[in-house]
Amino acid sequence: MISKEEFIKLYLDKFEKIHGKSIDEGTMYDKYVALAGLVKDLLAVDWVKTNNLYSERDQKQVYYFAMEFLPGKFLGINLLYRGIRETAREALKDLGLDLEELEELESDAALGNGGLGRLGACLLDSMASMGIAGHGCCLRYKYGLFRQRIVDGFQVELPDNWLVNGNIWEIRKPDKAVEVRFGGTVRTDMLCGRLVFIHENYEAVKAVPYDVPIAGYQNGVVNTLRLWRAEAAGEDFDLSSFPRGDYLKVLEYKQSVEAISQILYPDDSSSEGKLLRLKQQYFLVSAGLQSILRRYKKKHGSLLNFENKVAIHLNDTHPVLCIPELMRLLIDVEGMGWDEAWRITTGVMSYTNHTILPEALEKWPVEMFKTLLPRLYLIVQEINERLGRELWQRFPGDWQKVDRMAVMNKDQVVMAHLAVVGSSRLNGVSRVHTEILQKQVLSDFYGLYPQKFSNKTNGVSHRRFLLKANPGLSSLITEVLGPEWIGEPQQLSGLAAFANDASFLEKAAAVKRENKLKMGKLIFDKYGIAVNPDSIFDVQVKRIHAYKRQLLNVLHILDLFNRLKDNPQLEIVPRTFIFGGKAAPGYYLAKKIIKLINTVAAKINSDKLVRDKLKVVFLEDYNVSLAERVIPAADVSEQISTAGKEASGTGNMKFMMNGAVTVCTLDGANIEIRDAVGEENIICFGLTVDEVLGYYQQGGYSAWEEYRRSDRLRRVIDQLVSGFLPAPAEEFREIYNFLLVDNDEFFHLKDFSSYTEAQDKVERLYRETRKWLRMSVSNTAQSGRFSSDRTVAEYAGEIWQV
Ligand code: 26Q
Repeated sequence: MISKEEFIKLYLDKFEKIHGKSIDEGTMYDKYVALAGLVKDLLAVDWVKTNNLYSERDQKQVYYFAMEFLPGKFLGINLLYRGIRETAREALKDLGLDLEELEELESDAALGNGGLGRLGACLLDSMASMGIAGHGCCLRYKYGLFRQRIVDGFQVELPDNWLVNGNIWEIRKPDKAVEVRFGGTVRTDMLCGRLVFIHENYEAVKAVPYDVPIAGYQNGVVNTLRLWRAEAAGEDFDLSSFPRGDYLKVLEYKQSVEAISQILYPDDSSSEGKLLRLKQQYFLVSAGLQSILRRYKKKHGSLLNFENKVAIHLNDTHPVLCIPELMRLLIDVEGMGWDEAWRITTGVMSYTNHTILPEALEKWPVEMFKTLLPRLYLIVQEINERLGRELWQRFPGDWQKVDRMAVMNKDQVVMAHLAVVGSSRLNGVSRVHTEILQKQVLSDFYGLYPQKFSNKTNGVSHRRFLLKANPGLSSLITEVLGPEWIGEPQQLSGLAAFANDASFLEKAAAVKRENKLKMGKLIFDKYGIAVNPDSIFDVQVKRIHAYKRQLLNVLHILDLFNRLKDNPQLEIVPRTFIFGGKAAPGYYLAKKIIKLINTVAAKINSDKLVRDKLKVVFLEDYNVSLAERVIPAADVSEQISTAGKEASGTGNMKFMMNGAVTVCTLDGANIEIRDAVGEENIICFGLTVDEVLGYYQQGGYSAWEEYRRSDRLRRVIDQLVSGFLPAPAEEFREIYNFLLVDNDEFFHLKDFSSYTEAQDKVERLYRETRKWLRMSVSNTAQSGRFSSDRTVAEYAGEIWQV
């Protein structure tokens, strides 16, 4: 353990070495850089040890391939996990510095859109903390997810130039660079009586890895997140292919190559079939696999036993090219035959599906695929033909089924099918989501390979989202349970015994209030809106999407406003509605929803009659760091997606962990949260998955009917277009049409009345302070099973075999 005095010495020393000046001359950012640099030095020692240990023990390695990771900030977590955050805090205090202020200066690593990327980060956290050799493999996007500004109520996107001031946490490894080849042609030849494939006239791109340490919680383990950058091959870059002196062409070429790792696609729900995206995917997959094979052969001399020492996990279909690419490497480079290569490939691969939204299921145009990846095209063709033969045998004559299940038809490569066929295991991310995969989306494949399917309900890092994000509640928990829950989150269940302990409840309430005060201060400082810390903090933060139904929340707010205006004596518990989230830049309706929320906020916050009772706040630029602040301050967690649409949700878990009460539909992991906490500790409403499915299959939903039936509903719908809101007359016409005229496929109007009833129940329960606190504590108590430690344990035992 490092003492405070030692820490001060190390820190000042580091500062001078890095900056070449004394600390009094440094900016705050200089001070952040020195602190982070010091922490990285300390981690580096463990990093080397960890890798040596893995090598000595010949431990099985898990590689988690994902186009997205959303780790957020590292400094606070790394200090905490290294066990020196309190020492650092004290040491810095002696130097007149505030630790949290320095931590705040780091840019979020926002290499992801939302839930999928954050899940990857939580799994890495848990793998390291559990001593599993699990590493992330992703791109080093020069620009992460855009930063959001709200201008005149509208979302405006700004580039996320997160690397401008350098990234302390990464280490560039130029000696580990590999080459990735695009385009060109493939010819066959016979070599020693063997058919070989020769790829020619391709364009070569250099892939350079940048490694980021992923620390385990106080266990000395440091795993790796490897981020790949595309570069035009440097000195060995072949200028001879350009006409002499055509300098501009050279630069243009360099730019086109670097475009591959330039930008994260800012969409979390629709796949557009863009060439650059396919390039990104292949670049990630080829670079990652080459480096895995190289490491393995360096240690073992050959690929013998590879399938028992390596597991490759595919986060959604985005990295599914891993399957044909590993086949290519094993056959063309390692000289294996098809059957052996296939046995190894399918043996190491596993796949997780994260969405059933049809528009997000990736399909690539065959022509594009063939042109960009001519050798992989041939391999996919072969996989498809072999699958076709297997299907004909199993289902003779059922050509429709065989057709439906194709990995590649005449137009498209169907990535989800490729994933299922080429993996040993696949899983959904909540119980109901896995059932939907089995019964609907992948039912044909479930019939063929039932043994491949399983459920792995998502989890979240309780260390980031409870221990670090909510120090008040964490200390309180540790006070009564001891610190074991940090390593064994299931022990949080011990809190159940305190759900009736008045003094504990009082303390928990004080912590919540403290967190709300802090959040209130942030809201006031940033937006000039004064919120009442004794109001109910009702929070919906997540990507903006029609299926997540931020609109349902808005309809309820308008209805509540109307009721208050009609009856100024109406006694309600004051509420602060907090929203946050980004819309994909090309998603017109989602952007309108943001404008609507801000317009409703303007209307309500300036209304003299209600403004002491209702407030509406839209938090700009919602990201991991903001999540860490707002979630601990929430009383109510809004998880109100149309049943059957949200694969799991993970925000729901973060909120319950922090003692928020969930208002939810029976969708995704909400169902399991209800089962864990019991009906009495959650507020559910709305159509079920089966009811939604029933409407889709049999029809019978009429938005107009709902509209006619309810005066309250009709009034709020009309208010969207009646000039009631402070915006141009037709501003929300499309939303009105979407909800009503187009018979909205997400059933907002259908669920409106049960939602308002659920909200009335919130109000009633919140008034019974004691009961509410009991609910809150019960939620934290049952949140252990939603730790990503549990999720990782299941993957490790049942899928990766580590
Ligand atoms: C695909 C092709 C082209 C461009 C973008 C995309 C793309 C990118 C990201 C498609 C989907 C995503 C992200 C999906 C996602 O975040 N899914 C969420 O995954 C969480 C973790 O499992 C679940 O909890 C959420 O329910 C699910 O919506």
